[in-house]
Amino acid sequence: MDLDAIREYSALHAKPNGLVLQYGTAGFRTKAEHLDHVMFRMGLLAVLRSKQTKSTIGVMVTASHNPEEDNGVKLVDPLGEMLAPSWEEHATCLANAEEHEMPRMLMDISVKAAVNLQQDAFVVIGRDTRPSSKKLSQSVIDGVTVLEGQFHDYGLLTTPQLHYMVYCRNTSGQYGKATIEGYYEKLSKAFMELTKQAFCSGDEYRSLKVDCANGIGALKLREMEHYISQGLAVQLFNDGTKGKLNHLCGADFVKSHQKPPQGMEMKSNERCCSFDGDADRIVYYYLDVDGHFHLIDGDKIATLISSFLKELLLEIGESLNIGVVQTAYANGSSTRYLEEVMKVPVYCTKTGVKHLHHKAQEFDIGVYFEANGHGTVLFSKAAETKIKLAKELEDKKREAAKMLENVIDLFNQAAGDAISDMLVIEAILILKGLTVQQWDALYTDLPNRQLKVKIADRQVISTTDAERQVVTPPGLQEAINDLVKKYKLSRAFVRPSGTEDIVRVYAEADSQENADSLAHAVSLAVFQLAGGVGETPRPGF
Ligand code: NG1
Ligand code: ZN
Repeated sequence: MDLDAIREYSALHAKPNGLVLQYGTAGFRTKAEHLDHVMFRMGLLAVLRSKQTKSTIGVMVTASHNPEEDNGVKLVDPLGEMLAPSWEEHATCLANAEEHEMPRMLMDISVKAAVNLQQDAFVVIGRDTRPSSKKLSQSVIDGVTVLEGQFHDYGLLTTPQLHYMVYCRNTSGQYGKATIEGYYEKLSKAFMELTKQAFCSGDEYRSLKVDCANGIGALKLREMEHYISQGLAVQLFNDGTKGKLNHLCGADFVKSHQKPPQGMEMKSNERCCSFDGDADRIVYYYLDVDGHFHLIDGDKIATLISSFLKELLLEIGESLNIGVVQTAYANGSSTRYLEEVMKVPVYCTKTGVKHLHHKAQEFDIGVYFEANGHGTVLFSKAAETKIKLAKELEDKKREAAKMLENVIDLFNQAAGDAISDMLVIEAILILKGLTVQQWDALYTDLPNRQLKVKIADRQVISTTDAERQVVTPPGLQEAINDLVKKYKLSRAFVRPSGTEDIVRVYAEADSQENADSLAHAVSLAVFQLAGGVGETPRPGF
C-alpha cells in the first residue's frame, strides 16, 4: 500500500471535520454534497473487499427513492448480495476516520480482515441519474485506482443491474453475460418463452403504464422495450425528460401517499405500476370505475407469485418447500391470506432486504417482498435440480417444469429488481387470464397509516421480535399496547429508520379513520416518551 499516494489523493476528497455517517440499511445515504470523501473511501474499501474475497465487488452510487439532492453508496458482495455485516462496520469506521487517521484505519482493516494485499482486485461501478452521481462515481474510481485495483465503470445502471453484473462475473458467466445486452437478453427470452403458452393475451394484457420516478428505470426500460415488444408494450411516464427524480412520483410516493403519481394519465381499470428512483422497487395500482384508487403493494405481489409457484409445484409433483418472508410492515390481511387460505408458511424479519434475503435462503423456494415493493424469489440449488429433472417427466409435468425454469431465469436472483418483478407479474397475469381487479380482489388490505416522528436521538428506541416490540425507552411499548386496545383489528409498532434521521410509526385498524387516529396517538407517545423535537405531531398527515 502506497500510503503517501493515499494521503495525497485523499486530501483531494477531504472529509469535513466532525461529520459522522453510518453504513445503514442501504449503505451511506445523505445530502450529496457531504459524500465525496465517503465515495473515495468506499473505492478503497471495495478494493480491500475484492482482494479478501478474491472476487469482483460492486459499488453502486444511488439514493434510491430519496430526494434528488441526496445521494448514497453501497457495496455489493460477490454473489450480488449486500455487504457482509463485519464489513459494514469497517465501512463506517473508514468513512468516519478523520483525514489524518484514514490511512492507518485502512491498514487496520486489512489486518483485521486478513486481506492479502498482493492479491489482484476488480471493482465494477454503476450509478443512477442524479445530477451528483457522475462526479461521485468518479471519486469511487479515484479510490479504486490509488490502491491499484482494476475496475469497469458501467455508467448508468439500475441498482439490480449492477447486482446482476457482479453475480455474472463471479460465476464465470454461467448465470448470464455481464453486459447490459446480456441482462436484456436473459430476461426477455425467459419472458417470451413463459408467455408464449398463454391462450388469452388480448389487448388487455398487451399494454402497461409505467411511472419511472424520473429515474434510471426510464432509460433502461426504453433500451429494453424492443426486446419484449411482442409480448408487452410499456408506456413510460415520468421518464426524466421534465420532472424531478422521485418528486410526487415513484413507488415510494405512491405507496406512502396511497395515491397516483403526478404526470400519469390513468383511465379506469388500466393496469399501472411505479418504479422507484433506482428501479429496485415496484408497486401496481389502478383506478376503479368510480375513480377510487387501488394500491397493489409488495404483499399482494408476493401473494400472486407464491400462489402461481405453488400451482406449478403441484403440477410437477415435487415436494419442494416454499416460504414467504415479510416484515412488520406487511399488511395483516396479506399474512392471514397467505397462512390461512393459501396454507403457505410466513416469516417476519427485520426491515431491510438483507434480512429478508437471508431468511428466504432457508427454503427450497423463498419468496420475499417488503410491502413497499422491494423483493424477489430465491430458488435453492436443490430446487433448480429437481425442476430440471422434472423436464424428463410426462408432458404435463414437463410443461410446468419448463415454466418454472423460465421463472427462475426471469427473477434477478441477485437482488429485488423492478424490471424482473414486472415481467414475472405480467407473465402470470397473462397466463392466468387475471385482470388487475381480480388480482386486487384476492384479499382486502386493512386500512393503514405510516408516519414519521422526529426525536433528538433515534437510537434511544431499541426493538425486538422483528421490530414489532419496543424494548427502550421504558413505558413506550406499554403505551402502544394501551392505544392499540382501543381499536378493532388493530396493530401498531415503531422503529428507528435505518435510512433517515426519524422514527417510523405504523398502524392499521378496521377503518382509515381509526388507522390514522391510532398512528397519530402512537406518534404522540413516541414524541413524549422518546425525546421528540420540533413541533408536536398533529392529527392529519
Ligand atoms: P428504513 O428507512 O430503515 O425504514 C427504508 C424502507 C426499507 C428499505 C430501506 C432501503 C420502509 C418502511 N422502509 O428503510 O423497507 O427499503 O429503506 O431502501 O419502507
Ligand atoms: Zn430503490
